[in-house]
Amino acid sequence: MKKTILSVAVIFALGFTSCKNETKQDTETSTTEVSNDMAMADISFGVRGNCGMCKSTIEKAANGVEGVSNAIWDVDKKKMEVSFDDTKTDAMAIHNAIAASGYDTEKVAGDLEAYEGLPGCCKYDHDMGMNQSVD
Ligand SMILES: [Cu+2]
Repeated sequence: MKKTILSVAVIFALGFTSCKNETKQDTETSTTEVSNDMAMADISFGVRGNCGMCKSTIEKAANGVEGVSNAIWDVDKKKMEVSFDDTKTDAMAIHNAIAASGYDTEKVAGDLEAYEGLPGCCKYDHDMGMNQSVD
């Protein structure tokens, strides 16, 4: 008789604790919804240039902007793709950095002094189409 009462008590106790655990878990999941994402932005825009040396100059300029995590210039499309943390920088800062290195972007004309300092093969045509779609 005593044994039955004891086991019933144990079952109750177990049931009780497991219920308690469930409620605890519920509150935990609902309170850990704190977003840890960085505000990453991806943009693309046209940039004029000729060759692989242009590519490294343009990409170096873009990567030199604080907050830029990835910058790739496509020589065939004359197109830039940049990922950046938009709490640290913005699109215009990236356009300006590329322009300062001597290259024209869609929004900012390249610095002419820097352009004059580019290697001969890199002196791109200022009328060149940019942000092209190439099949
Ligand atoms: Cu070049």
